[in-house]
Amino acid sequence: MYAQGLIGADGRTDETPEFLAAFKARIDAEEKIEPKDAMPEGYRRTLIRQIGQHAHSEIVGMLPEGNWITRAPSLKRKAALLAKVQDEGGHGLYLYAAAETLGVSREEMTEELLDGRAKYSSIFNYPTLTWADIGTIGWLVDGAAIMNQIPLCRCSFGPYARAMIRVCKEESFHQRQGYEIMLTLCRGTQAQKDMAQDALNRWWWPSLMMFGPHDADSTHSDQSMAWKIKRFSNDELRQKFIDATVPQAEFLGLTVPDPECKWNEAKGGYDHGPIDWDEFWRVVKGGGVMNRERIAARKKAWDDGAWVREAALVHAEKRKARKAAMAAE
Ligand code: BYC
Repeated sequence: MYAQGLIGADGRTDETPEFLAAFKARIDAEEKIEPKDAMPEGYRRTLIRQIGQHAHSEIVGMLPEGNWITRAPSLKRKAALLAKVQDEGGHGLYLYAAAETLGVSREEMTEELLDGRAKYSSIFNYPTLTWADIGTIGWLVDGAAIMNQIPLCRCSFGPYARAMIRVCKEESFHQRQGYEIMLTLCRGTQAQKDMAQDALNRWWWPSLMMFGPHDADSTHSDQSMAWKIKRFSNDELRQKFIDATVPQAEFLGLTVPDPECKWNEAKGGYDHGPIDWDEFWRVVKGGGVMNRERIAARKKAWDDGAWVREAALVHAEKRKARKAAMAAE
């Protein structure tokens, strides 16, 4: 079906210069590409990779916060955290569904996650040690996610763009609940403020790494931006995030753990110190504190759910057979 990269994703259309030019013209005209449209195989594969990894991140991202549901400090906090973690599960489901429209099954995507072929966001390989980590995740991790995902609402692939609209609305609630936890801690006792500062110290750099490698080391950015899957580069989004977040830390009375973080009047943004990319790649490649535990938890959930998937399939088959029998009567 796919001969030497010359046949498009529908398996019929040759990737001739005319076809590629017509596809690019649609992208340039801001038309949405829909699942049944002819598209280059590379475009399809890029979307499956990114949407699949995004879905995995949402699902794996439930684990660090789920760890605190039973220990939330009040009923109000517990209700909000439960709702947030459930929202993340919902985001994973919309995203898996969006990827499935490109001809990949959820089983295949899950297998790729479990055997290490598919990535998920590096941020979820850090442990949640205190309640302040839950505030910091909402504030920084969901804040970074919003910065990255608002432009994805304008992604050229229709199902991904549409899924992102609702996801971003929910992430905005998550960010606010996190910031409000931080505000409460920072207006509390010295011990609470110290806990908030400690969480910021541990989560600041990993949050900056969420945006991906420097532009010079980003393998996919140029092509993804040409296809209008990505609208901004990794460094551009990281800078926007820093510029929005440093004043929020100042309002809390906290200090970001970067002595080189200073306002630069000439560029109209904050300068920042070097990011430890060795740490980033070590964590991405499986060497973070929580990588093994995260994948083990996903594997257990997948294995434990096998009987549900099998039962649902048998039930669907029975219904189909019953319907066929009734139609034949
Ligand atoms: N972690 O060429 P690049 C959430 C990989 S969940 C791990 O720049 P691209 C939330 C990258 O995949 C939010 N790997 O890639 C949930 C590539 O490797 P492969 C998650 C990373 O795709 C629960 C290689 O590095 N958000 O918000 O152009 C609770 C080279 O990178 C990372 C999304 O998934 C990373 N941080 O750009 C709370 C957003 N960064 O695939 C919150 C959608 C890079 O060639 N994704 N890599 O093996 C994107 O926008 C883009 O995929 C990225 C990377 C900006 C992340």
